[in-house]
Amino acid sequence: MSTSLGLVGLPNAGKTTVFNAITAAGAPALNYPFCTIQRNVAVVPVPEPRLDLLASCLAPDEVKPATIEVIDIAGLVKGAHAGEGLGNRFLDDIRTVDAVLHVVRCFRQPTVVRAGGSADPVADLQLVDTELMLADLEVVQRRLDQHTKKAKAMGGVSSTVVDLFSRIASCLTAGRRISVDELSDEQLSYLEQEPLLTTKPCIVVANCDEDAVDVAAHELQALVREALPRQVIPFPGAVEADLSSIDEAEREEFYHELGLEHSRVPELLRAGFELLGLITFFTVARNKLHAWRIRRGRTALDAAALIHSDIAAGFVRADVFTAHDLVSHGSIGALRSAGKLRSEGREYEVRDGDVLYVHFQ
Ligand SMILES: Nc1nc2c(ncn2[C@@H]2O[C@H](COP(=O)(O)OP(=O)(O)OP(=O)(O)O)[C@@H](O)[C@H]2O)c(=O)[nH]1
Ligand SMILES: [Mg+2]
Repeated sequence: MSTSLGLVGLPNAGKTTVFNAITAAGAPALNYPFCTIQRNVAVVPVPEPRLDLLASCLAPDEVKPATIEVIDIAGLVKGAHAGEGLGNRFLDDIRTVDAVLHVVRCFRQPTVVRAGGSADPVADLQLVDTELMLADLEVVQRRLDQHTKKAKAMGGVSSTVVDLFSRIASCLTAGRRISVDELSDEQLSYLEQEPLLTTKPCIVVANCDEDAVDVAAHELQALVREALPRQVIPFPGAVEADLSSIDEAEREEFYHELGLEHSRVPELLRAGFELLGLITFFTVARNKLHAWRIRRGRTALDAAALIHSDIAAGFVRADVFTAHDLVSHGSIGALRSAGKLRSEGREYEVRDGDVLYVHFQ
């Protein structure tokens, strides 16, 4: 299942700083380009306020949050698609992630070297984007050749795949990413199996100064919307990284002192989680409360398979209620009396916020 987010961007854009803010891993984030060469990897819990609410109703012995993987990748420079700055290796690291958080430098600090970038965040964004598109164009042309030859050998029937790669090649040649709206369901599921760099879901992280969170949000959002339609999340990386090592109870006070309302880390992780097309469901069994991640559109049987293969193999039915209903009724007994507990079969489509108890034999 898709679960990894990759931090991508120019050298010194603040990728490792954002990684440290999210993970509190304390990876080296220093003022020189290519400080990161080997990627940094961490698994982090996804912030989920409903889990705390459920825990207060159910008083479980154990609470386990859902997790996602965050990967900090080395910086890309101009010419990366042709191998510049170890580009090929770093592009391969991007190929392994499921979705991209594109970190763009919006902080001022003049002492931080601008490695290949300008003082213009949109130009920086486009530079990296162009490298990803050029790298994809090479792959797409190669695949197009292979599939065209195959189609010819099979009597000249143009396949869906040939059509897919021709469309992508013409988009990339025109300097734009293909949009999902331009592709058939069959082509989309092919791309899901073999994604390209530019077909991975992507959001922009505007790494900004703490006194410019709103400015960065508005300015970059407006500019990006014109250049490439993409969600922009303003994120004061340096401050968030510094505060990540401070005890949670004391952290709030520091945020207030800095004029920030709260940490932006949960918002960034939630956005990443949604970018991956994931939703959350919960299970309560043997007094353990567990949050799980699953792809939108999956069934109760898929959910059972995540919990344990034996549970899926012996699936009988699932008792289902929503976290929201449990919190408003206060207990499972009250929920049952109110008729809010349903019995569902294996084909039931799991919804975000469902609580499942799977009966199996
Ligand atoms: N003032 C300020 N400095 C930052 C911010 N983010 C990063 N820096 C500084 O910029 C320098 C580079 O940060 P890194 O996080 O190492 O950047 P990177 O994108 O991981 O760089 P490479 O690994 O070289 O590709 C460090 O000196 C950071 O302290 C920020 O939000 N504000
Ligand atoms: Mg780094």
